[in-house]
Amino acid sequence: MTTSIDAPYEILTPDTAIAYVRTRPALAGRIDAENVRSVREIGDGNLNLVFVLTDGAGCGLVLKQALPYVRLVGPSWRLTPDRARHEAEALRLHGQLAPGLVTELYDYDAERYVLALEDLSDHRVWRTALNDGLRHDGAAETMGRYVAAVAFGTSVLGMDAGERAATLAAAVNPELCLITEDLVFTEPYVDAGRNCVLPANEPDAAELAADQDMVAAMGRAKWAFMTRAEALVHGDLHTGSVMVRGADGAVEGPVDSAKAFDSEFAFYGPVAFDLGALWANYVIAAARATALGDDDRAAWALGLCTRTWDAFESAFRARWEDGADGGLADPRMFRADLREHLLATWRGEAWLFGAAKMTRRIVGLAKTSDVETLPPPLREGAARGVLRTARRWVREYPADAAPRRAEEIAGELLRTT
Ligand code: SR1
Ligand code: MG
Repeated sequence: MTTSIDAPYEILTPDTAIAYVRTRPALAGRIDAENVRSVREIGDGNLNLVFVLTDGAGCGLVLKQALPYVRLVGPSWRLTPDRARHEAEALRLHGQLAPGLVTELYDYDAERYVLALEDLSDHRVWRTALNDGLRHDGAAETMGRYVAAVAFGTSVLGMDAGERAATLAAAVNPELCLITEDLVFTEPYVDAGRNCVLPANEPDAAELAADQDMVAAMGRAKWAFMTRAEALVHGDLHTGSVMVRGADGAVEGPVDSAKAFDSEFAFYGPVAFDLGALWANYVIAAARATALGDDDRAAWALGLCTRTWDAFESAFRARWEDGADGGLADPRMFRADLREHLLATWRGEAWLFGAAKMTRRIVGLAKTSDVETLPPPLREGAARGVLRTARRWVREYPADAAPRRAEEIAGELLRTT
């Protein structure tokens, strides 16, 4: 499949990946390119090729190459491979601000749009671990701390104005943002021919699209997404964008590592967009658990919303107060009342963006395996519960923005639909 791709740059294949590594000085010592034992293409996302190479000593290396189109759909949907640069630049900056909380970048090849990354074969994609019924405690908190580090460190709070302007200019990412604008905010309500649900969920999708409060709220959310350049957010921080590893090699339990990856959607946007993405995917994980009759697990999954928020809030406060990373860029003007205003705004907006992100995964293109791998009779109820949660979140969020309340609403609706 990979040999026949029509692209204006050379596409890697399992056969050419080893020779490629030899041409990259930055990769010397990362892997023994003279003794590579295996090369596997493991990309399971919607956009890119991903190869993992392992040498005779067990050292691994990941090569991720952007295709000039959307892999999920095929060559008819062209997409800039420059998204790989956005991913590389976000990984570099996020890695400086949140050491160990994102995948380490070894090399970026701007001519062939290839990132060389640390091998995380001893981790699992969080979503697949969740689907297997595993609990990785501490991952939600780690992601909260990651979002806080980025919120503070890439915004005008932590960067001087000139540096922030240059970072923002380089991070303008219109093609990838357009995907989010269309797929997340518009298409669940204005079908562009890419939506699809089970026949039994068609009335639910129709009710959603006819819900004028929901459509109005999504308009406000889209406006915020398109205009509010607060920080260099990840931009696609769902549970499939997080790798987790149990401590001491355990298959579940407390994690000793959780890392965000796949930041090609990174851009200067609202901080709460990343928080809402996490919350939405916790609800989707809970919907799966409820459908499978495991209410205890569903409650645990929903509880991740508060865990992420609390970790985010305390890490953000700590950065503000402790002067981490140089402290506030402008302490004369950025005072405690601004901090409280921002936290209150983001806590509320996480509901709004969470609602947007969970809805698109049920109705639109690019669904999630949590729900899609359920047998249809169970999928129907899970999908309905998620859509109802989204609509209720949008109705309730200005009145009471506590994450615990968001969890309660979701728990009740998932159980009763
Ligand atoms: C056409 S790309 C579809 C989705 O894949 C990515 O993971 C993003 O979530 C995007 O919306
Ligand atoms: Mg992705």
